[in-house]
Amino acid sequence: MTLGTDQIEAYKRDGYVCVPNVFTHQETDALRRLVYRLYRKFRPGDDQLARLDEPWNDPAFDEKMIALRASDPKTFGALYDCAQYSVDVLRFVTDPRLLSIAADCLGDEAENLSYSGVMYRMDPPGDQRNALAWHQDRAYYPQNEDGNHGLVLTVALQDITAATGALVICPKSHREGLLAPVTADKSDYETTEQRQVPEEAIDRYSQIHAEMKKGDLALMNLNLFHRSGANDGDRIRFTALCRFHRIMTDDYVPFGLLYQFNDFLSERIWKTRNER
Ligand SMILES: O=C(O)CCC(=O)C(=O)O
Repeated sequence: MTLGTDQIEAYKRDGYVCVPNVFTHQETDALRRLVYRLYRKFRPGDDQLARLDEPWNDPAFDEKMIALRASDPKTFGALYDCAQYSVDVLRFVTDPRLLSIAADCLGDEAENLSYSGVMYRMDPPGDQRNALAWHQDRAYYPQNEDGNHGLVLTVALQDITAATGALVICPKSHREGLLAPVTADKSDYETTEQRQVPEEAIDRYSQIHAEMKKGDLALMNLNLFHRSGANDGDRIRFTALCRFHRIMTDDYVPFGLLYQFNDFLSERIWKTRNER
């Protein structure tokens, strides 16, 4: 799958482009099903939805996940972390169609790209703990000195409207280059670190909501100003994200985070071992 010249021009001009219908519902549902399988791993006794054909798509499953997050955030966090490292997610965000589209936007070949920041986001209604304030992804991902040499993509795993948390974007703001971020401390493992774009810079741009249908893809220049939308709906917003960086440019530096593990699960395993 390749982009038309008008889509590539839109990406260059506005710093982002939305590409409809990249994935079929069957493909996006495979990631939704992963969450249901993990839920059953952590709540094996709860088989109330097992009779349904597609429990992962049912509003009742969202209710269960929302209840889990509220009543047992550590188990929700463990489920969330397991999803992040699933091969299903990695395969999904490095699908040849995505690579080809990302390469078109970056003016390079797919085999010249590296990936980072693979994420499977689950944003429950009214929950802002992992919402990102105005930022540029380049402030988090320094692989290329020039933010124009990388991009972040997000795939909608259900329809996303302004009311259910569509990303808010400042078109053309990528032309500013990387601005010095205003940082806010990460208060704990379950919240997201903020590296914010200064407010006066945001005021120079208009803002739009990048609404998407299930299976649509949005790509953003790493310098583009954007933030999480507020999910005021009643279902979880599921999205799959990844970053791509150009390897063959002179400004590329391989970069990875220090290893991170879910200490709740690891302590639980050690405790069970010691009790034996
Ligand atoms: O999906 C979201 O709410 C924010 C994602 C985002 O802005 C990012 O990961 O850079």
